[in-house]
Amino acid sequence: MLTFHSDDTGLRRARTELDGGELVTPYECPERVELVLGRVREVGLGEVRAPETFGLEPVLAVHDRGYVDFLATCWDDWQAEGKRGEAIAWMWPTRTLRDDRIPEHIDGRLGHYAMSADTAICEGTFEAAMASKDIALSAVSHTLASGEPCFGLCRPPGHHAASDQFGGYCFFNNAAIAAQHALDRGVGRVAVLDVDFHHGNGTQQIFYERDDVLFASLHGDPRTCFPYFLGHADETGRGRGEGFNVNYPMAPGTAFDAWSRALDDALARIREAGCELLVVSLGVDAFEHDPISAFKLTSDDFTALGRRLAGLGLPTTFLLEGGYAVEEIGINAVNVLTGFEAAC
Ligand code: OKS
Ligand code: ZN
Repeated sequence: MLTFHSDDTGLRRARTELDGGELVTPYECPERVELVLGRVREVGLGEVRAPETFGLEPVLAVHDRGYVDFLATCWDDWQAEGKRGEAIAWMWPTRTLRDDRIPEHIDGRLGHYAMSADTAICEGTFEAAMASKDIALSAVSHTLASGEPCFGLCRPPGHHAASDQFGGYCFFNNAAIAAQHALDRGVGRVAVLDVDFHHGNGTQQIFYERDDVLFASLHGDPRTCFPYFLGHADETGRGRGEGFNVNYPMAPGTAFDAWSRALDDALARIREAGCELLVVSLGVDAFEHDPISAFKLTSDDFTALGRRLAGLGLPTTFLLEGGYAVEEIGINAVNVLTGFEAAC
């Protein structure tokens, strides 16, 4: 299987993440990509290729222009204020305030465009996000052109990024950008299957009122898991999108037997919907030893996941999302890919 990778994903190396009331070194770090790339080479998965550059047009097909401009200029605007730390949102237009005017001050703009305070914007963040979406676009383009599965070693991840909000370590929604690109190239309906431990709130929001993308997500129940405010089972889509959003919230501690029953249901839904392309939001933080997640999948379970995905028989693009247990992230991500290939 072909892998797309770029060293430019390492241009973002944030120093701070608000976690438990402390500023810690972020879990979402450049070493993640190096570990997965190392494993790709170790097992001889296939060629590793640099992405092409696609510019902003496919980004603007799913993201708001003001949001993209904000991401492009945030770090400079923040520094121009003489701030010493990284750019972290600290006030939001919450339920008792107005959100119909975007403030001018960078603190206010951060509050408008941020979903959460975990994700600091630092030097190189925009450039890394650009590389990440180019990896996703290159990977889906390869799948479309060849029919072959392809792996995009995206970083930063994307599935929490909504049309005009960042957070949960995500800036551009790589999977949504790739899915929309496929539609714009003539694919009739795309399935985005999100197997990351966390609900893909951004992908859900982007496609919630549409029937050309089926979004299915297996994740920790938002009653107790990030992102807390989206991802319930009764979120089924709106308008013509009704029935094209499927959430499988599961309790912390869920292991592969129950998890894979939800998976099989999601796969049946994808089959019934007549999807022509599968984009997998491949987070591997459902792993039993992930430091910030609570499911109990083993490394062998990720191989089994790959096998089951192959059973769909669809052209498939895998895009890396979360996964933080540094040592095993490479093994688990690549297990999905080798499991998939072995079953094709
Ligand atoms: C706060 C941690 C917030 C969790 C972010 C989850 C990121 C992720 N310190 N999304 O898939 O893995
Ligand atoms: Zn995650």
